[in-house]
Amino acid sequence: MYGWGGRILKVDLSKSKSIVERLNGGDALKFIGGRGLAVKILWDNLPPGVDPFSPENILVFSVGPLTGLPIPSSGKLVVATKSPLTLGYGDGSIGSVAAVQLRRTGFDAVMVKGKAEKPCILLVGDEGAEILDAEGLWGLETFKVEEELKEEHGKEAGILSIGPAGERLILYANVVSQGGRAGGRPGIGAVMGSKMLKAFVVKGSGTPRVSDPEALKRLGSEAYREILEKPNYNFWVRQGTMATIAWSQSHGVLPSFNFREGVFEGADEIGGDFMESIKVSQRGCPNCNMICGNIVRDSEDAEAELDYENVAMLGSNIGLGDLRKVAYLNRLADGYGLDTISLGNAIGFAIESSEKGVIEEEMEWGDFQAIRELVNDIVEGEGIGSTLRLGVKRASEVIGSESWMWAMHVKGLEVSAYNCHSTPGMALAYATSPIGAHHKDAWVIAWEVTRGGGGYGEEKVDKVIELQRIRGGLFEFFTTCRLPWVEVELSLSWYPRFFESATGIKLSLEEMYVVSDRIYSLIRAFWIRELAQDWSRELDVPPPRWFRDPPSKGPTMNSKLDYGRYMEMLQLYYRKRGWDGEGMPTKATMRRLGIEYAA
Ligand code: PTT
Ligand code: SF4
Repeated sequence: MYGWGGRILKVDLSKSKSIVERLNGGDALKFIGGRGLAVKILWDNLPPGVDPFSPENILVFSVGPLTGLPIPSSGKLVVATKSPLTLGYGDGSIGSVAAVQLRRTGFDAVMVKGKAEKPCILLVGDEGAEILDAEGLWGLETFKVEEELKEEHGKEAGILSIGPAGERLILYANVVSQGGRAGGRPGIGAVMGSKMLKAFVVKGSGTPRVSDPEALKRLGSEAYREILEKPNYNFWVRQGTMATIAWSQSHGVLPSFNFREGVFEGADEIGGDFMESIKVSQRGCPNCNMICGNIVRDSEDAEAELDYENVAMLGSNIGLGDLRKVAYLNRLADGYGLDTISLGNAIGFAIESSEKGVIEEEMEWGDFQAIRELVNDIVEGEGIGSTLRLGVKRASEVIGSESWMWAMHVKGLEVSAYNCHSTPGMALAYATSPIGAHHKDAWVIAWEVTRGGGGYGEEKVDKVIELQRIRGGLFEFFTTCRLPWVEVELSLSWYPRFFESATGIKLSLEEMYVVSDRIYSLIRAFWIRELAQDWSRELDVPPPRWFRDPPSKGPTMNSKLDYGRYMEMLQLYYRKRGWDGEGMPTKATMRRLGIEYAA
């Protein structure tokens, strides 16, 4: 089979054993790779209802048929598991040499279950896995872990590691690579920690077998060239995602003061133009010619990498208008292996709770020293930090009072950096995202604000589904970066051509979207299976603040969502997906998608 390695590596850390299995050809065609393969593996192998921190939970590292090939931005890899933060499906997509190396081993996915007796690393090569001692690495920050592992396994090794946050099972601990690529927001780093798995190290020596290598090479270089000629290319390389700060501010959707406001007085001081004035270099993922990781020197004169989400959540959302200090917090989070988005939410939630007098600790917006200590307290589990490390949903349950009103999450995953008082489409995208409130699957807000925000119509529901099919489907199952398409408008029509030259299989975009729908419905079935009687359509509703608590200034002043109209829009979304009134895929839908076993 061209295009796939055709093998899955199954590792049991409890038994210190691994076996190699053939990839089921039917699964490859139906789920393609990356996220698709990950959810199929979890569905088939995970006993329903397991505790995410039990040895039975499964971690999946997977790539797709386009990963690591000589085509634009193909160095991405999916990490997936049952999330300890949401108790549902959780995944993330990381740009890393590990993606390219995994592809070279000929494994399409590595599935890890069990729990090692002591800290270990998993070393994956062409023949299988070795489980190596990592006691000397336990307790170290991710930067140091990667440095030491590179010394031991060579500069070319792909490495994903966890920091102290993952070891201590902080529910939003993530996985870090290359000192500033991070993924697995819903606590995937904590699941690694629960298995005593400090790092995943991978080195392959093969070349992915593709159907038409010449065509692939030609298409790849044409597409790379097209990217260089795009009008937005130079600006993108200068600012990357950081340009979004000014954009969000101008539309009143920049999360500020725990999503209470949509504009921030200090936006210029944390924006892309200012960032350019202090930028020292840039970094990125493999195989990419539009690298976007902005490196600046932080308030302690160390190098830190900045992206929009990090800066909005650790800047405006906590009232901090000093980019070097924001960069310092970002570096702290990368070293600890803590998701910056959830961290910015947890800090904002704590400051607002302090302001409202529902916790004893005294904290103020933008108080850098206090915030820095708070981050350390979260990692150490001290004081209010021991509650905040549970994520804002559970923290609000512990703190009580009316704090659920300002706990910004969907299904337990904290909201990423778009305030949605005035954008029902983006609110729907957050609410129906397959992992909780993340913008990965449908960043509909850019399209929505150019049409005046506001409405709840069918066109918006269609757009959310279309974006979910492309962003949450196609880019996640091919497992390549979506930003060439999103940011410089590389045409989607390249992807069926890449896929055909890689696999020899002709699939139209429409046929690919059926694969996306299959993956979406299986992820949905996974949530329903795991949450069982706790499942309800209320889980597809965005945070109460957007319905009740309008911003007091800026372009979105006085706007809020309408609950009744939102619920009508949600029902329309369900009908279009072939799900029932509670958001469960119907039997007919599952049959149509060829996954009736999950009905
Ligand atoms: C992603 C989420 C994001 S999304 C950001 S910034 W973004 C935050 N980055 C963090 C970080 O950094 N350090 C940290 N300790 N925590 C962080 N948490 C946050 O994690 C990422 C880029 C970006 S930058 C985006 S939008 C795109 N995401 C893609 C995706 O999801 N899929 C895909 N096929 N292509 C994508 N391209 C872009 O990749 P999660 P990365 Mg990350 C320092 O994965 O779990 O979705 O979390 O992947 O390699 O860092 O690249 O404005
Ligand atoms: Fe990585 Fe940015 Fe390139 Fe995407 S555009 S592959 S996130 S460097």
